[in-house]
This record gives sequence, C-alpha cells and structure tokens, in this order.
Amino acid sequence: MSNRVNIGVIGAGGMGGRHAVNLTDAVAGAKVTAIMDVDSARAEEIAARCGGAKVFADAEQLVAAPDVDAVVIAAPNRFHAGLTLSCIAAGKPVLCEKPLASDGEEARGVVDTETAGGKRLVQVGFMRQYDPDHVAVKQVSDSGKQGQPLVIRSVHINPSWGDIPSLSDVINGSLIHDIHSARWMMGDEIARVHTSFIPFSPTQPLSARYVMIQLHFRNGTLGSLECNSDSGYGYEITVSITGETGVVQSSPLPHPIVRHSNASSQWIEEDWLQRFNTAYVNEAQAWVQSILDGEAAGPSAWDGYVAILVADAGIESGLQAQPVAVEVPEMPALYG
Ligand code: ISE
Repeated sequence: MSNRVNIGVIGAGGMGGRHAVNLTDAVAGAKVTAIMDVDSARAEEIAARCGGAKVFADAEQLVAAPDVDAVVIAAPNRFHAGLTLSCIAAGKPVLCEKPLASDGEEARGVVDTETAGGKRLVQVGFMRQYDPDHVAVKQVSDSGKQGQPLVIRSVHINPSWGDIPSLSDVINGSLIHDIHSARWMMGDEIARVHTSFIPFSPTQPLSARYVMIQLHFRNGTLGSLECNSDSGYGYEITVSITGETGVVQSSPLPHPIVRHSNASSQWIEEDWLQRFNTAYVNEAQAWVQSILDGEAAGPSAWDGYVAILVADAGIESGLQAQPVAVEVPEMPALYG
C-alpha cells in the first residue's frame, strides 16, 4: 500500500458525514474517494465536501470499487454485519460503527469469517477508546497508584431519544459503548449482569427512560453503568474507577465556568458528536495509521461480539428482573 489510504464511506447521515469530513480535513494519509447513501442528494453533498468523491447508490459496489482500499460503515445497524462480511471477502480493512451486528449469532459469524481468513481486518467504532478523558482514567488506574481497581462506574446522559426507546434500544444503542469501555478499562471479562430500569410510563413497561446495569467481572471486581435516555438537558458522560486507595474520575463538564450577572454557568454539549469530537478524529487517525502499518489495532470484531453478548444478557436480565450470567467463549488466537 502507498502512503495514502483511499476510503469509501457507507452512510452519509450524521455519523457517516462526520467520519467523511474528519477523514478529509483532519486525518493524515487518508482520502475519501467514495460515498454511498440511499439519499443521493445527501451523498452528493458530502462527496462535494470531501473534494469530489465518487457517489455510489449501492454499498456492495462501493466495497468492490478498485479505488477504495478501506471502508467505513455508518449505515443503519441492520446492515453492519453483512457489509462487514463483504469487506472481509474483498480483503479490505473496515471501520464499522457499533453495534457490529444485530445479534450475537450474526456477530459470531463475522468473528468466524475473519478468523478463517487469518487476518484482522475489522475495527469496531467504540470511540471512547480514543477519548482523552477515558484514556486518562484508564492510565491512572493501570498505573497502580490507587492499588487494584475495584469498581468502574459510568453515567451516560442522552439529551433526548426522539421516539420512546425500548430497553433493547438503550442497551444496544447507548450502553453498548460503556459495556466495551468497562471491559477495556478494567481489563477483564464480565461474568454476570443485573439490569434495572424505569419505563416512561406504566402503560409502556418495555420502554426505558433510565437504565442501570450492575456488572460482576470474572476477577470479582464490580461495575455500574447508568444511562438516562432522555435527560431533556444535554449530553454528558462521566467515568470513574475506584481503586483500593483512591478514585480516578473524568471531569463531567470540561468547559470553562463562566460567572456573569450573579450566576455561574458551564456549557453542556448537545450530543455525542460534540462531546466526542476529538475521539472521532483520534479514532480515524489511528485506524488509517494501522492500515498503513499493515497491523490492525483498536476494538476488534471480537470486542464487538462480546459487547453484544453482554448487551443481550443485560436486556434479558432487565426483562426477567434477575441477574443473568454472560457466557463468553474462548477468544480465538487472532485476537490475542
Ligand atoms: C449514539 O448512537 C452513540 O453512538 C453515542 O456515542 C452514544 O453516547 C449515544 O447514546 C448513542 O445514541
């Protein structure tokens, strides 16, 4: 490969558009050469913004295009696994937005296909792994200054959801990020989950306004992941790890405190595209560099698969109102 990666982006909505623009404006060694979206006007708009990328109406044709070396998948979730498999079949590295698949079986299919090919090609878009706040918390915890980590906590505040989300929407759409962060930051596998949630109203018992998942790791440590799906005020993410002799916590609101007219205020981001702006750029840069280096890095298909297993157990636990064990199979050597 030359020192430039030609990238095709599938999906030109908010997320795909952001990836395409980041790759164009802020990532060294990348060029967006192709965009696909069913909304052709939106695809044209993003393609023009990216310096005249070619527009495709068909995602499979984009994957097969000779001037596409690697692919970003930001299409609706139900297409993630199938398109990822097409990229693997074409031997092209792929950054697939979360979740990797619609269910555990489909995700296992991606893992098995990649493993059979003997080469890691898939990275999953768990971009918290590139967020300076999450990285700093993990670094302090890993340094051992606070003794052994005992408990990870995260609070995930969404501004609003639009439609009324179900428990499964909130876990698969939002908390799956925190599930991955918990595994990555604690360096251990989750063995059991216990989910509780508050529905929007008694007449919608499967809807989920507030979800809490308790985690039990294999090594005996604990976690607690909370998500407010509809806070009505803004977007916030806080993560902390309690160790034997201290706590490290990310700053919930990194913006300056402004005092004016006898009041003090702090800006709160509207959404994750604002909050994780830096993380998305760092993620894309690391992904492109890993392609140039010929060595996959970052959250793998295996991580995408295990996060779905934990999410599924979390949903089952919430619906049954009891703890559920997570059965994580042995990790294939490819991901070691
Ligand atoms: C959204 O889809 C994301 O991926 C964000 O990172 C997450 O925080 C948000 O809750 C999701 O809805």
